[in-house]
Amino acid sequence: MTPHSSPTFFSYPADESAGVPERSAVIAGLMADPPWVSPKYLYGPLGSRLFDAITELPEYYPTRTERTVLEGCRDGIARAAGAGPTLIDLGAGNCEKARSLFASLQPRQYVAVDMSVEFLRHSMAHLQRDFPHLEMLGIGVDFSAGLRLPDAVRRENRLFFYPGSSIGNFTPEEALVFLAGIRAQCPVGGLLIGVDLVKSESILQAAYDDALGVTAAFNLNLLNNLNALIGSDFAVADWRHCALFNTTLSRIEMHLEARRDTTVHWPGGARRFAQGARIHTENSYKYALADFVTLLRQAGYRRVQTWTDEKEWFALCHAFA
Ligand code: AVI
Repeated sequence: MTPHSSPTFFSYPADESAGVPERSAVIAGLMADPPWVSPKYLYGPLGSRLFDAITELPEYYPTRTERTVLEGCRDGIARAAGAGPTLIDLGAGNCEKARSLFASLQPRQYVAVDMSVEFLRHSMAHLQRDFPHLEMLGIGVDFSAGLRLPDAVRRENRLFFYPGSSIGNFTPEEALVFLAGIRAQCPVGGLLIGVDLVKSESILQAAYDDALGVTAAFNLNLLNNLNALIGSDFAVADWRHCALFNTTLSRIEMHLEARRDTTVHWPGGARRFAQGARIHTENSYKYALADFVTLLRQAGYRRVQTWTDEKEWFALCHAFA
């Protein structure tokens, strides 16, 4: 087998086919009532690192709980996935979760997809050095509005991997469309997906408002990303992080709250925010497991196998296409 010296990379610019350029869409969100910004702007060179730091926090249970569940069901997943799958890692980030599956899955090809291309390049360079015989492709794309894969991605036995409960950052309606879209891309194969489950409010609250303030920095850094993107003059010091659990909708909401009356300008516009006004920056839905399995079945998956930790805080689901 010929060793691979580096992964092959594909990069797609933000999709503006709907006719609304990214900058105008962001400004429209800021001008809306209530104002909102897509959570994708939490990420970037610093945001991705802050998110990595969040996953190490004692309060942020999802990552380590998912890791425990994954350790316990690796062999079961390998049996379900079959021989030599094409492992397609959605939102790969530092690629560590997928790396932990290589030994049991023995994938024929590893495809890492992430919006933060430079971060992905860096992560995959390390990975390729450690697994020189595994063919790797890196795809830099925002797949939240749909995924297109280049022809270089093997069609045989695709196993989509969407860990971390990122599905919780979509509304249930958007999640259904997204899951059905993935289903359409794997005529043979399936989806291995992590989902965060409903639990006590105090645990949820602490996970999104940690004592060190890392999640606060992650949320506030979105303002720096907006300044770079639309040329606005948000002053981080004028805003505070706010996280709350909306029990009716079963979701954590993150907001940025104005500490004082402030006016934010950008080329061609401005908006005044009164003290206490909030910009909604993220939702993180928490599911009852049975409801999530129903969602997968509605999205067209035939059979679903599930694993959870002993406290039933987090679940991994293998859904057969
Ligand atoms: C990426 N996503 C699943 C995280 C979550 O828990 O919703 C993002 C996050 N936001 C604040 N902390 C972590």
